[in-house]
Amino acid sequence: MSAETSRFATRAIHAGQQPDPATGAIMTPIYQTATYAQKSPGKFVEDFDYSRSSNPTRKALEANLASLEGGKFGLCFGSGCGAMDCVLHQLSPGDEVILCDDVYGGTNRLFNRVYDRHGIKVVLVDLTDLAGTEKAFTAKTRLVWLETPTNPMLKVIDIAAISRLCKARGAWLAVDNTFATPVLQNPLALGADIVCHSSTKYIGGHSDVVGGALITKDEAIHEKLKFVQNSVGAVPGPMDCFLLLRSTKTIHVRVERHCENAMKIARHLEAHKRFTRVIYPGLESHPQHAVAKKQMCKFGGMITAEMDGGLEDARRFLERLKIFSIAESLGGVESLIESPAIMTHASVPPEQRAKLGITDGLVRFSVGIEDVEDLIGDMEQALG
Ligand code: P1T
Repeated sequence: MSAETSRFATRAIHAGQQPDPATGAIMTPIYQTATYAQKSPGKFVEDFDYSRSSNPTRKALEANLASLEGGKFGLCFGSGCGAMDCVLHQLSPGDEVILCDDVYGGTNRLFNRVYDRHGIKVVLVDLTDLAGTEKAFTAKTRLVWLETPTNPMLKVIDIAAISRLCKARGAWLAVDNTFATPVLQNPLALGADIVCHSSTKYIGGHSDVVGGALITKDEAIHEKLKFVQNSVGAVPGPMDCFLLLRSTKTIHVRVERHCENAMKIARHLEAHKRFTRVIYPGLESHPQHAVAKKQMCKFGGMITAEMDGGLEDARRFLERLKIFSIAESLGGVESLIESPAIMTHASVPPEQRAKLGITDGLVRFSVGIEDVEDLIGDMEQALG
């Protein structure tokens, strides 16, 4: 049995990596090189001619992530936004994209304020409404882009149902699987054409690398994406690829604990009088809890909650926390908290924020893997 055909934890540790052929080194070396000596012009080892095009450390990470998502091909980028940009580069002026209405602020900005200037029409749709989604397709729709759970409102979108709509109309479905992680949800198995990650988050897991990835099963799509990856050159350096390879070896145990801690905190917040609304896909009160149970094996480490006061109340709560740090980003072993309205989603137009319920009193928790009693104690002292 090869690493590629084994179970998740074995693949996390071994897929894409063999002891280094030159030395037997167990860990994939950091091939810190820009170029490679050729025996004769145009005759190089494997596909290694220049590190923008290919690098052994990056190649190992690309194969590892492809395996974790149940794909055949992986491509890595210098950031999650760099990965998204590679997909958007596949479009031409006049094409239309259906974009999930609740996405990371930077995703919204890339689609609506960069690509709109290049003649791409972006239509924002609530993808939890399947009938409304079906109506949003036109003959020009080439791509549907979604996150699930979404950032920051944690809506859960039925990937298989959206995939059926896309297949019937010849549009690609790209799923940003950053919040769910490959441990909890595999969009390719549910019919997605492309999976995207901000590997800055759970894949990296330690808040020390910015990175992105695209994974697919389809060779023709992969070739198109790889062409743009090489042409644009938003690739990660070998040191970052090494750090990410080190991280994927523990992703299954980290994510397990993130889920366990988040479930306990979500239940605690739900019973707390200072929080008027708690959104967590694992709670029975979540509007798409049934879809979450169907397509995820657990419910992740992200919680969004509304405080009873406004911005000033939320600000005081955040400032008083001692273990949670106030910071953008998520998915690291340490707990973070933020205010989407003035931090991660400040670039989303206020009308759209209001429509989605991104109010001033909303706070987003990235629950880490500390002792959960300490995290709950920290929140209690801050609320006290
Ligand atoms: O930051 P970068 O690696 O470029 O990834 C962008 C990105 C893509 N997709 C999702 C779902 C994301 O959450 C992000 C980045 N998000 C944050 C920085 C944040 O705090 O929400």
